[in-house]
Amino acid sequence: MSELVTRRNLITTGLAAVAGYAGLKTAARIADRFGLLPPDHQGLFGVGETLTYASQRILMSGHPLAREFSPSEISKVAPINGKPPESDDYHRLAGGQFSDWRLLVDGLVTRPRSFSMAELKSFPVREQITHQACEEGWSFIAQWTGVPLAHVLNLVGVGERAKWVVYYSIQDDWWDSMDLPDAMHPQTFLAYGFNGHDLTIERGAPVRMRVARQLGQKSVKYLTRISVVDSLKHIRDGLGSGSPSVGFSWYVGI
Ligand SMILES: Nc1nc2c(c(=O)[nH]1)N[C@H]1C(S)=C(S)[C@@H](COP(=O)(O)O)O[C@H]1N2
Ligand SMILES: [Mo]
Repeated sequence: MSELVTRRNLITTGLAAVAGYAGLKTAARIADRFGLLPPDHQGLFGVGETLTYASQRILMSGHPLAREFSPSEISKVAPINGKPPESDDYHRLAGGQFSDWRLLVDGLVTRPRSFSMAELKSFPVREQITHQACEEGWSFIAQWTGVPLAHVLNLVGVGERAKWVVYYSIQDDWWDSMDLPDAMHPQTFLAYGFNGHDLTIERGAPVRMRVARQLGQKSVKYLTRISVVDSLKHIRDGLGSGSPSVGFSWYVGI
């Protein structure tokens, strides 16, 4: 057994053991020491979130790829979750085929700037056929086209203190964040294509986040801004996502 595996076992069984015997608070403290506290840990009551995030980060520390499928496995039916934005701004952008849409990338980056649709499409094009599951109990396999988020982050230059990447939708209540390992992961995309065509309005046009290793809720539609930060504490309610306030976890790895 390699040293790494032994250490992983030690930490995971350690976390589980103290959770069971010596009190949940201690588990949270250990997770904190290893930098494994999710933003929605919320002290004692969020210990479930902490254990899930911490254990996954340890077990998946090689950051493996989510499974990819072949074209014949693409689902015939791909449900939609959520309604398109109702704002005049969005209707205006859509009416102009999104030629006026911009994606702002700011925060702890060397060269903050915004990107047009044409610029994003000029970057190396990647495709992935992956599984997207909704916490509501349905899922589908589809092909996504886009540019890896890592490509855009490397262009703007991520600062040394950077820890999280926050992303916002044109729909105000939809925002989320992920840690740098997920943000730099090769399957984390700024997606503008779905099953061979541009994203439709219902699917999140013009660009959505696509996070292959987490539940669908993390794949925020109608992106408008991406911000690199060192702390999530002072962003909106401090929980790192719109999801915890409506009862869902910040980390929803699969
Ligand atoms: N802006 C925005 N993003 C969103 C949602 C939404 O309602 N608005 N729904 C989320 C949820 S819960 C899921 S499961 C997926 C659904 O993506 P789909 O409609 O392409 O299946 O988008 C996520 N991103
Ligand atoms: Mo979902």
